[in-house]
Amino acid sequence: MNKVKKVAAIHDLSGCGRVSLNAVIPILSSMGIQTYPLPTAILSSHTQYEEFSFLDLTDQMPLFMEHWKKLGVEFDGIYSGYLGSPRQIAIVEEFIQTFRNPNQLVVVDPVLGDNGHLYKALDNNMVVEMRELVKSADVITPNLTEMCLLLDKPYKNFLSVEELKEDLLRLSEQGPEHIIVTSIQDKDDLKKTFVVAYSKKTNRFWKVWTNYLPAHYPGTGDTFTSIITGALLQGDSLPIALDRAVQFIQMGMRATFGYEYDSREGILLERVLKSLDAPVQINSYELL
Ligand code: PXL
Repeated sequence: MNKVKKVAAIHDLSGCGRVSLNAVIPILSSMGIQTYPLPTAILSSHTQYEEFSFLDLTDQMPLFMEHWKKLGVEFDGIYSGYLGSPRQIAIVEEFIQTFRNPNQLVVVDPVLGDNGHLYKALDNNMVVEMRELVKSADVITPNLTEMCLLLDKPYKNFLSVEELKEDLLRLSEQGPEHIIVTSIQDKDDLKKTFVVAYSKKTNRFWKVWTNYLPAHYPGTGDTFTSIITGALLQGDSLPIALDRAVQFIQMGMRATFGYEYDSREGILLERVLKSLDAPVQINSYELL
């Protein structure tokens, strides 16, 4: 048994901006979990800057896997995020098959797009492959755009509760135990967004509200899913994990929003990281 839980984190490392491994490692460490980074690429910054250097590490990934296999490493969690090519998705699938064990949490954040659009570096082949990868996961955390891409349905800003429930169920039929969909706007109150989730074992739907701030901070998706991963590995229930992740993002955004600041750097993570040690402040989750 691992003295400290171990998570293989399959993400890129971007120097500038708090995204991917730059968010995953500090968050999981703060939650008492060890990270084994499997870097997919090294960039000078994330791709929302106009220019950046980029070193692809696809060929290194099987070598990391071989070495860890030889060492006999056992992972309590496997967590993948932004992937750059169908080949990288295939490597992640192989990684999961190789290191899978029954008491493990496999989290796939199917990073594909936002606001109804695919990210500019990705194409439809990635969507097709991602639909396969999510079948191997226990937890998936698409935003609304990614949920529509995974289900091959046209993007809509607003969905009724019935439609959302149906979509969550369809995703869960593909395999994952927990489905979490983020970045959903409330048609009746544009100052609010919410997160919904479905848990197969309990057959329950959950919803957590968050106040909308007119700012975009790259990396909040990675921060959100890192906290979900850490919380579930600490033994939290799904709705408590949702509460912790939503509250942390809100706190991080509020700590950042008051400053004149280059938002491309992401939320001021270091200012709020210690709050991950504190118990959940307010239970705001609702049954849907
Ligand atoms: O998930 C955010 C992210 C991760 N990695 C890279 C990115 C971004 C967002 O822009 O560019 C390289």
